[in-house]
Amino acid sequence: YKNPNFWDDRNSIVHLFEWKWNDIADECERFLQKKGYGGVQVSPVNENVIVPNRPWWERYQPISYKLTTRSGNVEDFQKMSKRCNAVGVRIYVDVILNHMAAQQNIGTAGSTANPGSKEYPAVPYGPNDFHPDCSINDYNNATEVRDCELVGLKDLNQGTNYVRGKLVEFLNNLIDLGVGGFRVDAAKHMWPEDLKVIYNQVKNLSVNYGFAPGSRPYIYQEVIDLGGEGIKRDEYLKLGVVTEFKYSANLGRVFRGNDKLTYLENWGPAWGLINNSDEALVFIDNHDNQRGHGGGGDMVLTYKNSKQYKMATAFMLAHPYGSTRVMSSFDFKDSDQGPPQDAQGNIISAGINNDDTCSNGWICEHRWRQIYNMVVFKNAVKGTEIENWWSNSDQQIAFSRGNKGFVAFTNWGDLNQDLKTGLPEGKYCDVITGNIINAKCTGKIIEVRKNGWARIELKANEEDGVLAIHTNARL
Ligand code: AAO
Repeated sequence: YKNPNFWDDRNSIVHLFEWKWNDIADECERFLQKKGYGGVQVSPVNENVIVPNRPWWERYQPISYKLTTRSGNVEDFQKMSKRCNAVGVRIYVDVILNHMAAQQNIGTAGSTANPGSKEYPAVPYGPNDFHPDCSINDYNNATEVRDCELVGLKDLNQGTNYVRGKLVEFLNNLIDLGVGGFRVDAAKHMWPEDLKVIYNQVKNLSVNYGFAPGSRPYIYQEVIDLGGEGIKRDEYLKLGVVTEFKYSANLGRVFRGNDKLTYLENWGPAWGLINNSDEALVFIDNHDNQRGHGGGGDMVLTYKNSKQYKMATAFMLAHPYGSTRVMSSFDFKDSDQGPPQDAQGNIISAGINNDDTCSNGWICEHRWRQIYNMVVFKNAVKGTEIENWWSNSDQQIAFSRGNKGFVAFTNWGDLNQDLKTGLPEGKYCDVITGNIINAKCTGKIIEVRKNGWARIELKANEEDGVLAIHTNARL
């Protein structure tokens, strides 16, 4: 469950939060494959209750496992899955196994339910399939966290064969539709032994979508463990990958300037992160903590602090630790606001500008040059380690990835230094400030001398506080 099943020359999952299936299919073909993205995390695919004003979080209130939502129906989903897999981009579904809807209304596939009496006839689930009423107040009490209701959501009892069977059927249906794995929502709120039984009953990935025979789904579990609570991420590491919230919280604090960049020299387990890098799903922000939900606190960086956000993301993609996830957002003013939508509540697609960025209220961080070029960088430096670490003992650092790539950062003051890049002699295009177009670099050019040293300049007042060169962007 710990292999994302990426194609060889790919890395990173991009979360296309609230995108429609048809648009994701287009995005796989026209953009993601070309920049080397490995997969897409899609918003929940199963029917959810319609909440007035259509907040984004209505999708976390399931009322059946019918695959119709504002993102599209099952045919749209299958077409997307075919088209994305065909160009080497995997699909990972955000699955809600913990609970059913709390609010009462019709669902996105037209089903009805009665959360008050715990009846969801379109599954069907009845009162016996749920834990008794109680609410989660004490995160130090593991039993309460797992057997009571998270923000009032009706808490399924995964201890019964019937509920397990329904959840396995749902997951297997998605595997038949070509998915590469799952983000398990609220995994912390379910017993690890129950999840283990469920995961083991799920079938192998579909060979019809290009997965090698015997491939298991990639499973990354949402477990918020910032320390000091009754439930530990280690309980879930036995089962699959775990979302590392300390990564988001700590890196946000550092790049906000509340800690020194020089301390990042031992970034990894020494900072309390999961020991085995492959078992950590890492990210700068997610769809919750970018708007003050979930865990991570107020140090989390988002697109709203773009300079620091791009630096933190570049660091994440330049550093070998973790399986990386890039967030792709829609612009929001208040934390409930749903995606761009018309008067009927249909999601409005992202428009694509000439410079690759998005319009219509979509931020599309994954299309920012400073971000997608670091996904390209990560593929270029595959198999190398950190070398040539340098810092000014304060807010400036630089390092190479073997002899394939080199990055430098300043979070305070001008950087103007002769540094060892580890790269072969030549002229390189800084992929943060530009691209190579018609054999010419549209950004800064860095000259690496015979011995691998180069003059590195990065001024405090530049648009970006990072510089990156690699051997696949040599002039
Ligand atoms: C909505 C309404 C509610 C209403 C409910 C039912 O907003 O008012 O009661 O419907 O009608 C999303 C939204 C919710 C929304 C829900 C359903 O975020 O607002 O509720 O859909 O529509 C916990 C869970 C974690 C969860 C997170 C939001 O552990 O699993 O809360 N994330 C997932 C999804 C999320 C989704 C759901 C789960 C539900 O990603 O989008 O909810 O499907 C501590 C604990 C964490 C806990 C937080 C909650 O965190 O450790 O486990 O997360 O508290 O606040 C510091 C601490 C940190 C602490 C944090 C917050 O950072 O270090 O440990 O503060 O205090």
